[in-house]
Amino acid sequence: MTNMRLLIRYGLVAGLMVILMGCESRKEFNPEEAEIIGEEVAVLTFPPHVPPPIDRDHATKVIVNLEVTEEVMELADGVEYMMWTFGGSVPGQFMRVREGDMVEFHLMNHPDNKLPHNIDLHAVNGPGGGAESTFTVPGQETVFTFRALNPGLYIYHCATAPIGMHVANGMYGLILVEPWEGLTPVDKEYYVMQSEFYTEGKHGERGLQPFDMNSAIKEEPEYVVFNGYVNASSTDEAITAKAGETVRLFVGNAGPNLTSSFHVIGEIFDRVYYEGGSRVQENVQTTTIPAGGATTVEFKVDVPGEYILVDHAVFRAFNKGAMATLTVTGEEDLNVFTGQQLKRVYQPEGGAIQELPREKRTIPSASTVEERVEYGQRIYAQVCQACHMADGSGIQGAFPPLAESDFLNEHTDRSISAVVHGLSGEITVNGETYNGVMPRQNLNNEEVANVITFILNSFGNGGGLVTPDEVEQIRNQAPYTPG
Ligand code: HEC
Ligand SMILES: [Cu+2]
Repeated sequence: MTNMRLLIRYGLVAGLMVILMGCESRKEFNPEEAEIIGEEVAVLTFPPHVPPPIDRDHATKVIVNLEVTEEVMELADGVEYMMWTFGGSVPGQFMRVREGDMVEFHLMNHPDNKLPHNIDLHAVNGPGGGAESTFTVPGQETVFTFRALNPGLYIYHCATAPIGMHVANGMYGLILVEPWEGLTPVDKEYYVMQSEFYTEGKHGERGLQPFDMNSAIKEEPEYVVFNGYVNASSTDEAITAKAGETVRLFVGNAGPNLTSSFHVIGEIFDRVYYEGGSRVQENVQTTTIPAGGATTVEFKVDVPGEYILVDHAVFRAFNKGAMATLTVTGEEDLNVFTGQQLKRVYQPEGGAIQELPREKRTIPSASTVEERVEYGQRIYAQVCQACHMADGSGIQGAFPPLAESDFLNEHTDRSISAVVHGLSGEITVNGETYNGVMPRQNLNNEEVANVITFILNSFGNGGGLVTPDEVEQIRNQAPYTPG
């Protein structure tokens, strides 16, 4: 035999032995009997961040210190809520241990708090997931220990009566139990958690919003959010990646009521560890996450852009806040995605573009600012809110804000034109550029006058009155084009 052949043969044998030994060590690994060597204090992270992978070669005692706080936090711009937290954030801090580890869990209830709390970790084998062992009044600390026996991604939550209320107020988070052999390395890992908020005020109503038990029982949340905030995407908590990287999202759904149809707009999950377990499903568009459940998704991002995480029960996303942004930077790859290649007028056979038939609406005629605001508000809710949001805040990077909009306040005609003719091209609103397409709105002069008057007198704008005659004039002029 030549040297080469020898090499190949021994190479193969060695490879096989490694594979066999790998299988065997997996089979023989018994998390209940793993020897505990040494101890360490767990690194806990705030969302959307995840502690680093575990690279020890042994099981250890992991000390988790988690403090419960009760503090007012922002739920949306101008909307505040008394959050009960695990570790000072909603969702609570992320914990990462490994199969076989012995977890010594310390729950501290801050002396300034008003209520007792506890914790039920779905990663625990034992009564209440630790709830009974951790019932803690303000100014107390409790401790219990559990062995992490089952690898997977698990929810934890408060289980103090009334449980629903403690969960609805923000008491949940995720704990990852890595399999003994570790997870496959990826480029980016993030922590995302969906949950609902039940407030006394309607969606977008400003000020401190108390919890509303009735709407919670009816399962009618005003807010459905990721990571405790409407349209979560603030820059210091950004979820980012570079084109070509593989992203792993640890996604939890705290509920307390709704099942999530988790989807990332513009991506396909290459792998889904559905229900947070050990099995993998491939090539998934949308995955279900039950209330009190979790899932791990992995996907390679190919081209740059903004990818919006949503609950694909889309009214929750576009009207209740269940959106977060994954920003991907890097090189375009035309082999994967070209962007728009053509845009031109489409004339179906037989002539002009048809208007969609519209049912006859009786429009009450208005004259005063107050009347126009009242009627305009309804049109806003029916037509504009879907893109510009109920509170006029828009969606960063996609739909410009109408709230305190300098574009709107400086020159009302441009905005009337946007509604009657549509608007496209790069515009700057409050210092941010937008380059989208607002379709022409099929509204008559009276309706346009009302809706613009409503906007001018809402969302912190400068006031004003628009009449149907002014709208008629702008309708007869050329559309406003930016630049
Ligand atoms: C389908 C989504 C969509 C709907 C519905 C929509 N808009 Fe827009 N709107 C946009 C986009 C996108 C832009 C930015 C266009 C650009 O980048 O050139 C915009 C821009 C504007 C602007 C100018 C920029 C600013 O922020 O001040 C105004 C005013 C406006 N829209 C008002 C309205 C009103 C009033 C309605 C309802 C009658 C409405 N829009 C409905 C998507 C929409
Ligand atoms: Cu609690």
